[in-house]
Amino acid sequence: MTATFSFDLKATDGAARTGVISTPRGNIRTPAFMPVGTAATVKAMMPESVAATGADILLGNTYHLMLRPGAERIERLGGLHKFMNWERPILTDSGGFQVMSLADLRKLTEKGVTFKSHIDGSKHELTPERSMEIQRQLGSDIVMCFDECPALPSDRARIEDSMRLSMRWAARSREAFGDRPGHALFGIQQGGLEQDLRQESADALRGIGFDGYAVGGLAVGEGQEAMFAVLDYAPAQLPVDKPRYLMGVGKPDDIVGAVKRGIDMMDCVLPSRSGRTGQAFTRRGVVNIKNARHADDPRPLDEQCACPACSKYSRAYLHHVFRAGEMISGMLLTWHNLHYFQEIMSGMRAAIEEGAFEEWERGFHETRAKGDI
Ligand code: PRF
Ligand code: ZN
Repeated sequence: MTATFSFDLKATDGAARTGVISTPRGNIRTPAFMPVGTAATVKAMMPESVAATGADILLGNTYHLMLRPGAERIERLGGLHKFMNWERPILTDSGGFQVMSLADLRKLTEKGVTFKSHIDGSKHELTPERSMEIQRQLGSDIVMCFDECPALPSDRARIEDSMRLSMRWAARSREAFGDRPGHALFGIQQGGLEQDLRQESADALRGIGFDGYAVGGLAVGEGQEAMFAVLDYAPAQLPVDKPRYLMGVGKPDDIVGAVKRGIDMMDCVLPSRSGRTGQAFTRRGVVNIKNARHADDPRPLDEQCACPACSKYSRAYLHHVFRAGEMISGMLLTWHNLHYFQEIMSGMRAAIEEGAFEEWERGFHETRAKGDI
């Protein structure tokens, strides 16, 4: 355990990197996948089970927690880690992105954004300063800058104005965050699909100086090809010696393609959300457990998976409990999906360390191409 936040790069293979982020709450092995714990829980999972899947860090949300149960309440109760019984690192998103996708009656100004809660219609304001305060009250280990993320496609003028606003908010976030040893503040690059705007954004963030850098504004409707085209240059625009975090990504092949291009951290609701809707991600591709073909199948979801869903239950059972609407369905499939995503990450970490990322990637795609058994 160290009292400070640091990032040590252990090995690179092409643009892919592996390393360790050290925090006072423990180490984060990179490339890292962060399960999403929006409402102070990774839905359908006990925290110790999330840890057992191999997760070193969770993502929490400013927007949801400020509305319910409230940041002041969580602070009074000893902070988010204690509140949700997760002692390892937590990264919190800053709220702006969620306001834009979830809240009602949003109004954006230079100062910040006002909106109505999607839960009870109450009126709230988020600014860079208030977002930094809430993330401090939560006790977040990795705090994200307050930014704005336009949906794609948007015209260049809108992307440019929005990116520049986000950079002014990044400077205000840095100022409001102050100096908090052991806690990190990450900047967020914006700029849509425009290389020069991404460069301008990266330069602005580097000028301010952050403990890590996120690539924001992707996976918002542009498609994988366009996202990869940006990831062909965006990571290299950011400092080589700091973690790079791709926000809100993605499917297994998105994650592999992002790591190949130099991304160190990612988060996505996909493994947990899909687990609750009967979708399992496996080495051989997506399996819809509600499909009638599983009703009599005594075999596991994936015979090579060591998770509880695969080692103790049949496809027939998983199919039955999903169809019956039993809670264990979401629990088992979420566990499996999170386990599989973490297995992808540990496989990539080992391959990068051995200089065998390309070979690993080929195997990943070949196994998927065979399809479900
Ligand atoms: N900004 C923030 N959170 C985010 C994004 C962003 O651009 C994205 C984009 N995929 C997901 N979550 N603050
Ligand atoms: Zn499994």
